[in-house]
Amino acid sequence: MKTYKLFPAFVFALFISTAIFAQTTKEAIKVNGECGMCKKKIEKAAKASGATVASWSPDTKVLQVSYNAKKTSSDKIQKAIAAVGYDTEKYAATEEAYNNLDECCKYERKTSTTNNDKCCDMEKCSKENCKDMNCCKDKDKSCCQKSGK
Ligand SMILES: [Cu+2]
Repeated sequence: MKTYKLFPAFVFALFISTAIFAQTTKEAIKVNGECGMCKKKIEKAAKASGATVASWSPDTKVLQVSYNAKKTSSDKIQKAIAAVGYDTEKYAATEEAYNNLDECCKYERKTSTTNNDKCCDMEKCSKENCKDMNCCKDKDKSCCQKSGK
């Protein structure tokens, strides 16, 4: 009997939570950077690409963002951040964008564009380390090549 009484309340709660989730997506994204100037640039890029809330910590290197998933996406935000020179967990900044950063902002790059070379120099390179499946085509290795070639 109690279940019947609670059912409308349950449906209502579900409806409300779905509505809230549809509006705002919260996410924590790893973004490389160094100082307060980086913070400003990272947050500005995130907001310009649709984040309603963007807060990056130089200590944790984590960017807390909120955004409307209908208007933007984690990918879009990360691409915008990479475009101003900061590597995110999914997108790496171009060499050019990185070089344009102020000296104080030049963080130590973990994911560099030389990843592919490193991967091919390894004793046994794994597909996970290869960004570009063709990276080993000029080398005597087949592990990273697309199957069939
Ligand atoms: Cu900086």
